[in-house]
Amino acid sequence: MRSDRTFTMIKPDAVANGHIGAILAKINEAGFRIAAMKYTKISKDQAKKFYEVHQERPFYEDLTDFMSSGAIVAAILEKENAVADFRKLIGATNPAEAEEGTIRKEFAESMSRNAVHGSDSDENACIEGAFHFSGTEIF
Ligand code: DGI
Repeated sequence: MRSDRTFTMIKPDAVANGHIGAILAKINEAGFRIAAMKYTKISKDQAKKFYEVHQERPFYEDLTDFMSSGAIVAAILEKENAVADFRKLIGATNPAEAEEGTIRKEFAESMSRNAVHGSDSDENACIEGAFHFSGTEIF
């Protein structure tokens, strides 16, 4: 994926709590263009693959159970400096440490139910985007 794109998921907690619209509004207001988007659900096996890098961590089972527990919104977002700017917009992993105005500060319930995912590098944005979207689904 190009370096002006990042990948996000609105996680099952935020979807279940009715925050899809408000989160997408914040994403638009921050200047991101939606290049691809789908309302979907991932299986436990897909969640395990997606978070493979955390497989030795104690929270891996809970994390993958949670991420496969309900519907999500997956999207590819476009903006100059997309990966870094989006990480800034979502805020710290732990919402207790997230800055005012960030998506996690406003919508996350806890460290493990933290409302949104944002890729942490151009390389991962590319891998994660390809996990959910084929070339013909990206505009
Ligand atoms: O890129 P992030 O989502 O901010 O954070 P990450 O890639 O380090 O971790 C992926 C997800 O795993 C994170 O959004 C929530 C969960 N996680 C990370 N560290 C912990 C954690 N969950 C729990 N319960 N405890 C942790 O220390």
